[in-house]
Amino acid sequence: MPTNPPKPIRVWITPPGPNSWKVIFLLEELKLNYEIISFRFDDVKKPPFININPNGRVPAIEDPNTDLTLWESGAIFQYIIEKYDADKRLTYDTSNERHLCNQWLHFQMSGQGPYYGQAGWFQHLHKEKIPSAVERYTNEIRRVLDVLENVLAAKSADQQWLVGNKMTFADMSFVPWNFRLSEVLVQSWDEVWEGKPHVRAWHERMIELPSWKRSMETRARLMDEQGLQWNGVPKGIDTFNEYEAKIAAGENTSQ
Ligand SMILES: N[C@@H](CCC(=O)N[C@@H](CS)C(=O)NCC(=O)O)C(=O)O
Repeated sequence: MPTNPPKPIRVWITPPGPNSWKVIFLLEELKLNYEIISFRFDDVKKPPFININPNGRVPAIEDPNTDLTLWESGAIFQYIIEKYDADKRLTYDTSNERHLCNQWLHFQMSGQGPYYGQAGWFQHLHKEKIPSAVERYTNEIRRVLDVLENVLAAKSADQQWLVGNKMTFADMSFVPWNFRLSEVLVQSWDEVWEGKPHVRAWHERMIELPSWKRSMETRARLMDEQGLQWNGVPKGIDTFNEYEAKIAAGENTSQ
């Protein structure tokens, strides 16, 4: 059993983006005591949140049990695992395996998140269409997926996890951004996963977990509360193209 904190860990999030859901997924998987403070994306660089995270990006947590305020989802992952995964369900006892999990988490933070984020930005949200920027970042996504595919394919059929033979926090950290690939690449899921059967199976195993499903149910509710559709487009705007046209025209479409 995880060590459950007596007082709920407070998690600051804005519902649309993927990074916050990484932390919620982990808290759900460990069944820890937590509460969400959901606010509008427009307010990330304003008080009160800027007083929690001077970098003005979600997620951030406040743990009243230890008096710790922490931001950067990778640092939050390492903290929760160290502090609350007492029986090492999502990590290992052994030093080498722990470092390997950290290696993959760092790769996710530096190689997956920022590149997927930029691809999505230039694909959908940037005011001008710059095909060479879209190409650069979508090529990088393909490269990251190839790295994962080659590593998972080299493992035996019953050990297709990044480290050892079980799911760890390292595997989980990749889910929220991979979950958005169809939108980011503007492709069907079959197109997204073409030539990447091992990554597909690995990803699909994790999105079937009740903890991920509960996280996405919460996301749907919080998006709805803010008048947003599933893909982040405000209600009342029918298509992503219409939304992009409004952004290009400089209209206020803030989330
Ligand atoms: N490296 C950070 C990235 C966090 C991040 O970029 N979060 C997005 C939402 S998914 C954000 O808050 N963006 C605010 C902004 O771009 O001003 C982490 O993993 O926590």
